[in-house]
Amino acid sequence: MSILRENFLWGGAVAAHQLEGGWDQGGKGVSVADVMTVGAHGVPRRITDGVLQGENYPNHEAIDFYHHYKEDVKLFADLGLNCFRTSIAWTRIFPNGDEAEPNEEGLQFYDDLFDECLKYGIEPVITLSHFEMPYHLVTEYGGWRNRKMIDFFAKFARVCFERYKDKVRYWMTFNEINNQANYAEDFAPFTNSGIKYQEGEDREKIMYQAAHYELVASAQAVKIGHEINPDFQIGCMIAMCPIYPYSCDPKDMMMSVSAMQKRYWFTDVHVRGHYPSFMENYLARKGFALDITEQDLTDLTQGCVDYIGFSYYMSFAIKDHEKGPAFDYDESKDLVKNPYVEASDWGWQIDPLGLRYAMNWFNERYELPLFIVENGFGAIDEIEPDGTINDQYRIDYLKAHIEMMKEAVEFDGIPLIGYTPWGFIDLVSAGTGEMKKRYGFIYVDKDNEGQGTLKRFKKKSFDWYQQVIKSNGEAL
Ligand code: P53
Repeated sequence: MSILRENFLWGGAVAAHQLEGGWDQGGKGVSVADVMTVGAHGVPRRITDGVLQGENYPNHEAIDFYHHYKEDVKLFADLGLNCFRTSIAWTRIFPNGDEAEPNEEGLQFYDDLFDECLKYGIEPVITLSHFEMPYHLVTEYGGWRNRKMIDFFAKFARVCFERYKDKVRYWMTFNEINNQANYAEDFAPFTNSGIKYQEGEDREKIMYQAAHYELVASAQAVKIGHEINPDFQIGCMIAMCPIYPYSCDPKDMMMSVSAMQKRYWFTDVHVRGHYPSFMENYLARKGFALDITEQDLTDLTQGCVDYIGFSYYMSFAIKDHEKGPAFDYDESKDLVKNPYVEASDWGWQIDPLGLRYAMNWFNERYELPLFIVENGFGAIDEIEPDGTINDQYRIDYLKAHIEMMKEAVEFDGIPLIGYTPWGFIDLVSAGTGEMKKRYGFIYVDKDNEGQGTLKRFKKKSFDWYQQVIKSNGEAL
């Protein structure tokens, strides 16, 4: 008997812009992902002014799932998935984001994709906004600095909910909405919120304003979704990297508490429908007079999420840096290396027990069902002379995390809906734009320069994960 529930959702997770390609096909508009070049570990992706000649934009073709989805879904079925997490590219539905009518060809693409999944008993799990908002909304409106985004997003959500109400039950609004807690770098503000900062702007204030509009838009979407289909389960999506105190020095502990507040208050608003006291005081202390209306506050109370979707890859650690009594957190500067754990080639600290810790943190605070919608190990895969890929390191990473997830269920009684490892078919890295940072059980022949046959084949981890699913998590 498995410790996991019988209808546990075993899946795999991807995002439209990281695998579909077909960036200018089927009436699709340009998204923020389409103007980001390829980078590397320590080399940020550049954000260009529109699509320029001669640049390498890895998301334009990605792994061309747009044209390969039938053979790919067949492979997903072979793997044994009972759910498939992807996103709906906003720019396929509203190419510019501000049109009156949606693009029928884009809507039809997702009808076809979802039908193809359902044919094999694979349930689609859908993120509405995963780092791929229309670029036009950036150039014309300044992205989520602008309150008008709320209406554009709510309309997009309504169109998707109405169209797919009989095909999709599990939804999420904004992918990793809290990444922008790191507002000092350009990546998260742009991918989360379509924000390009000008010299001298108060980045932090702008981030809080954008996040507020997103939280209101999310709440409106939840309300609309429940009206369209009361069976919908609509969640938030949080990038969970728990921030440990570096030592048992009480000051380190308090710094950790404060850092967790600044990175995860987004969840408080999503789940409870109001701002927590520490955020109200912080915004007031900083003198950030945000545009928050009475109607917004009402909206927030009416669109609380049904579950918490989250990604888990790594944990962080923090020292107090003599920042008391406020202990204000700056994600770009304050984190320190944790000497107790190892890191991936991209510096992501590997910490399976941190997953159990994170699940307990969520459970104690919110008592809502959890859904691990991303977890995985980005690594360089080598093809053996016989053509196989022996990705034991990936199996080791996932096995250790699944064990901890099961302990959280067994010992801590945590209600868990499912588990969808990230990038189970190789795709373009969000952070670096690379192909060589691979997460997949399915290899895709394509390199960082965009060369390759796009042929798909199974790695060793494919057979392993197939057994995991078949045994409902027992055969690890
Ligand atoms: P890549 C940072 C920290 C944690 C998760 O990331 C993150 C990021 C952004 O890089 O993103 C999520 O591809 C995200 C996916 C992304 C995946 O993690 O940078 O939801 O889109 O691909 C892995 O290795």
